[in-house]
Amino acid sequence: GHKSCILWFTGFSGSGKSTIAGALEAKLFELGQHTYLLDGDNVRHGLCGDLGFSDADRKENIRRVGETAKLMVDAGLIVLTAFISPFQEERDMVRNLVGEAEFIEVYLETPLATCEQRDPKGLYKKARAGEIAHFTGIDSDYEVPCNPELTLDTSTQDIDGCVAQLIAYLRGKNII
Ligand code: GGZ
Repeated sequence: GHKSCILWFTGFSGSGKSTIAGALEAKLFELGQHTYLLDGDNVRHGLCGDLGFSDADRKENIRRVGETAKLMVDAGLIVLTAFISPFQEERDMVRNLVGEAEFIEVYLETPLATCEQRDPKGLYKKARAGEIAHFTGIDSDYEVPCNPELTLDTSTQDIDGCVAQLIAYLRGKNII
């Protein structure tokens, strides 16, 4: 058995949120845990398909993701979320919604320069060229988390190291 919780990954586009969350999910599956990963791929087309990237739309995106994640926690899952979630207020809103003990904020502090160098989808290039407006880190804000439970940097740590740190944290808290 385990305690359900939310692992809330936050950081720039290209910081490694989805990669680390996906690798952690695979490890948790090996350990017999029941999980669900919410990210842009399964949320921004459906549940949040009407939303864009204005500040107001990002806030509504995070509110809906938070409410959905809470339902999944109630169902007994370990929920992983991988959204930029740039604002402290909305991250705190989700924390208060699910409860302090169940909310694990994981800050991907990978520097913007590294994320921009990776640019896996060419979006930073488009943002610099003015073809995408309100791009996080370029012309839209990212508020660094005040008190994240964990901080990871994929420019200096490899994926396995990040996953090991997360697993150790979950074991330390008797979640798994
Ligand atoms: C930031 C954008 C934007 C703008 C499209 N700003 O690397 P990706 O492609 O796969 O991840 C980014 C994703 C961010 O969506 P989120 O739902 O995580 O954002 S938020 O939490 O702020 O609501 C990026 C892509 O969408 N993308 N336009 N303008 N990222």
